[in-house]
Amino acid sequence: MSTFKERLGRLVDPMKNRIDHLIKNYGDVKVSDITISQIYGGTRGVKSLICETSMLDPDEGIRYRGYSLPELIELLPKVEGGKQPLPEGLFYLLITGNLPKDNDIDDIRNEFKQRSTVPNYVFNTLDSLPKDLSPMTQLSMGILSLQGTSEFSKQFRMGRATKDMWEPALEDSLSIIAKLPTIAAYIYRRTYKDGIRIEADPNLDWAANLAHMMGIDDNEVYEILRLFLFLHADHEGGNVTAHTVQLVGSTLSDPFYAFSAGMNGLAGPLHGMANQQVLQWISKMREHFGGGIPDKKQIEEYIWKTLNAGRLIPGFGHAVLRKTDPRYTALREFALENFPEDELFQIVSSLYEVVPDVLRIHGKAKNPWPNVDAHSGSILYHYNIREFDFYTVLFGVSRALGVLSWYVWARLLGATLERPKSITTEYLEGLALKWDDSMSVGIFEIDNDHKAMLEQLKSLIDAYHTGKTDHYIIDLFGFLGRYVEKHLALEEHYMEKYDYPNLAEHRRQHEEFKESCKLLKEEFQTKGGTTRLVILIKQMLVDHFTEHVRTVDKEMAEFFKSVSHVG
Ligand code: CMX
Repeated sequence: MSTFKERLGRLVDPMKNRIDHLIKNYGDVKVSDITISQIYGGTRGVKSLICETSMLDPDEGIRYRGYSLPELIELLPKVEGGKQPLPEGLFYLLITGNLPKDNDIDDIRNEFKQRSTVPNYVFNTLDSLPKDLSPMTQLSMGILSLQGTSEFSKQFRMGRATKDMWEPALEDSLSIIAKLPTIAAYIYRRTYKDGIRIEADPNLDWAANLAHMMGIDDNEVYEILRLFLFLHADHEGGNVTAHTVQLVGSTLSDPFYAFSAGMNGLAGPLHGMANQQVLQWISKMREHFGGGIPDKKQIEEYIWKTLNAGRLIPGFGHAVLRKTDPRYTALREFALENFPEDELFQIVSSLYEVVPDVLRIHGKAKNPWPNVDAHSGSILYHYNIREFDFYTVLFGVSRALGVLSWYVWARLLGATLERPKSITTEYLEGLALKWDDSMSVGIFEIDNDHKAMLEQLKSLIDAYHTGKTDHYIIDLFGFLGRYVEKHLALEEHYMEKYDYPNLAEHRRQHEEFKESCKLLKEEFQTKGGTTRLVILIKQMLVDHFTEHVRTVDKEMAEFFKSVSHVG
């Protein structure tokens, strides 16, 4: 067993203990609710998955194992004279949770090297496919063609205990990551170049070797690929790629099946394909304006043209992020430092200035800011990687680092089969009817309470006319006490439950009312039932009941009726 594997193995028990403790002692603690619109809306925002490798903050962006991207660009090892973090180091961090030391990078590099030979039948499989087949389809099939080598599947068939299956999971995951540059580079060579395969250079790192095997030997390209592969490696567990890998893996399908499935999700235009689409869209915009660099007015016109045609602005918006993606910022800083005059970069910069305002006016996207895909293609383009369809393959190679790390951990922790419950629209309609009923119960309760109180107030006013002032006041305080205790709480309960829009104002009035009661009671206790006090109490009740009950409470009842469709 290698030292890397041993170290990983030692991390398991403490993690398992933490999880066991949580489930045993806090298993019933509620984490998230789900609404009907979330069910139809892609379960956005529902916290229902675990992923330790990274976590996405809507405002701050991704953190890999708790570290921000700028922190890691600083902290992760680099090649001598290089500025960009080595993806090998990031993989070590993602899978172990610890920053690598120099030896660790060598360990990981050796792990990759030992497994980097791609069998000939993979190239033959790719060669049997049409050259114009999408590079993402080729990638997915290339990975799947290796499935027969899976140690995971082999050991499962041989009866290895499930709890030990993390070891073959690690073996397969390392094997996929190690082979990916060779497979991706060959897809590039056969699709866009002469089809001649370039062997790996044992002296180069994982990212540089990918460039080398694509046929690009240039230190700057090595650097940009290190940055690209670092930035795209993980985006917590809920994105389609990561979730697909976990979902498929939860059936104990091996890493080849699971990762290939994840790549099919990444190929979608709303996800990883957006990086190609951004450049296609920019090319069309340039064509539309006769070439050159369109000015901001033209850009704005073209954005509206796209939106009015019912199309999306690729590279903008995000399901979780609500600010500019820090991956975008990292790429922008790289471009500003290295090629600020680049034409495409200038267009990308103008888009940054124009698109968010237009999307805000358009009023649909919850996040008008750019995501990583708005910038990544322009950087590759600058370094002469101009085959747009290939950009998502590079994204996929990078994403293997995160999703396969978590695949291994899922087996280490004995993750169970994912199997949420599905329901029908009819079921939800039934639920909605029940909700309406409970809503009408709310209205009924409040209405009844109002009626009872008004009755009681009437009898108190009758008592007042008999002239027993002190008793009258004591009765009134009893009444007010009950009112404060019960009725206000009841109203607030239903207002909160059904998101009554004037809740804050209503609550303010309640507080004011409670405060007046308190002050009057204090006055009664110190001075007795003076005439002034009787007048004040009467005034307050008149004010409250005529103003509050007859108008505000009526408005609230109307609201409940309108949202509940109860006539
Ligand atoms: N252009 C136009 N409309 C957009 C938009 C954009 N860039 N982003 C969101 N919208 C629209 C949505 O289509 C949706 O419209 P409908 O109500 O008519 O369905 C509305 O705004 C609300 O969407 P949202 O809640 O803001 O966004 P979602 O969580 O549903 O979707 C995403 C997020 C990324 C799919 C969406 O912003 C989008 O399609 N962006 C363009 C494609 C893109 O850049 N994808 C890459 C994302 C990063 C990655 O995974 O690689």
